[in-house]
Amino acid sequence: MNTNYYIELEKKFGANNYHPLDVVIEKAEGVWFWDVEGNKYMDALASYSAVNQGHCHPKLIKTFVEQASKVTLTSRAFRNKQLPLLYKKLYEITKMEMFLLMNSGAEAVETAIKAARKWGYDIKGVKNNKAEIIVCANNFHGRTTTIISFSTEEEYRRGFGPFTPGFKIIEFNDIEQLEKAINENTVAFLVEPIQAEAGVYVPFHGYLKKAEEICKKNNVLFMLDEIQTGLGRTGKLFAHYYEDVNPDVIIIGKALSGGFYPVSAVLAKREVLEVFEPGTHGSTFGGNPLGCAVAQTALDVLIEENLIENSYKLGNYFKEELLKLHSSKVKEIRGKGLLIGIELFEKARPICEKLKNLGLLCKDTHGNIIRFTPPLVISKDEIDWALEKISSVLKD
Ligand code: IF1
Repeated sequence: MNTNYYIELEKKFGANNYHPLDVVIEKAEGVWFWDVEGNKYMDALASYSAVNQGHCHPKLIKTFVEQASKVTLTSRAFRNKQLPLLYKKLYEITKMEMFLLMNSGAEAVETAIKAARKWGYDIKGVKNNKAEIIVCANNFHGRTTTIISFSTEEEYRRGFGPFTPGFKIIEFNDIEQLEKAINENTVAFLVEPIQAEAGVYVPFHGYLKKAEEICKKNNVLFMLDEIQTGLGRTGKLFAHYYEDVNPDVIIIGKALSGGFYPVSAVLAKREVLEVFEPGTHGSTFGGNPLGCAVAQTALDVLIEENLIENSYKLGNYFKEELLKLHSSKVKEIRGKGLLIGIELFEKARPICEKLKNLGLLCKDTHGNIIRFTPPLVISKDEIDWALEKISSVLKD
């Protein structure tokens, strides 16, 4: 069957909640896709940074198949072997003290919100139901009703009210506003170290450090959403490693499973996650042996194959080469490592369509920004191949 057959099926039966490029992918390996007609494309999105290890990584396939043949799900009513092994690895790699495994990124963000509120009531002494969490305008933390309650993107909110109270919105990258927003009911500041979906906005160097100092001074939890920026994407294990900070909570997901299985986690200081007692929180699949086995291998691959260093080196190379284009179409090139945003003076979608016809699949965001976030296994030759395509559509 050809591409249109699958597109028509999708149009007939599927909820219309995305506007995908008209390419129907059948196979993937490394940074490459093949569509149902055998055409080859480079994946410059990596499923929003969930496939940092590259598509169908052989080590992840091996772990996935082996574990799937043993046990995939036990529920948390009983214990399983892979969850504590993942805890051990997460501790060894991140030095955080306690972990709670969930599935989607949004579920991990919701878990962090619940933990912060309960910490506020049980530990900080905030009056019941008065907890406030400070977030930033143009944030993206997921699509659940509570999370979109504090989104500033009308498109993500329209028609989904009423909304969850208890959130205060300040400008990103503004320390004074953070200081002013804190009161005796503030339990946490939740922020992305780089606002990726907003358009890859990197805060001034020292923003995270100052934010952390203000949080500590006011006994407010400093919570970082590293679901997209984490696990090597920005050229460091975590984007916040570019500054000297020690957050109370780090939220991860996406590449924690290398795109094989939804695995997300809240990494925290003991004081925060100790607020959960048996029965106060949970999830059918959270902490399942299949996801936990895959997550261990996904972390091993990141480190053993030096993907974090590769992201740093090739991200900088890519940005330098793009800047050399001096294209009048380009307003700004932003990002760290292989999390790169190319802001244009024109709509980005038509450029993405042209790139698709040249075999390069990119995603636009917020109208005029092209996001370039390929799997971190990308080689210099593959970067050069992508640069050739991008310069051909951006050159004057
Ligand atoms: C979509 C982009 C959107 C995230 C951060 C939490 C989550 C995400 C920083 C929630 C998820 C995905 C969701 C997907 C497209 C993509 C995305 F930012 F990556 F580009 F939407 F904004 N925190 N981001 O980036 O994780 O529940 O999805 O596992 O919703 O269209 P999730």
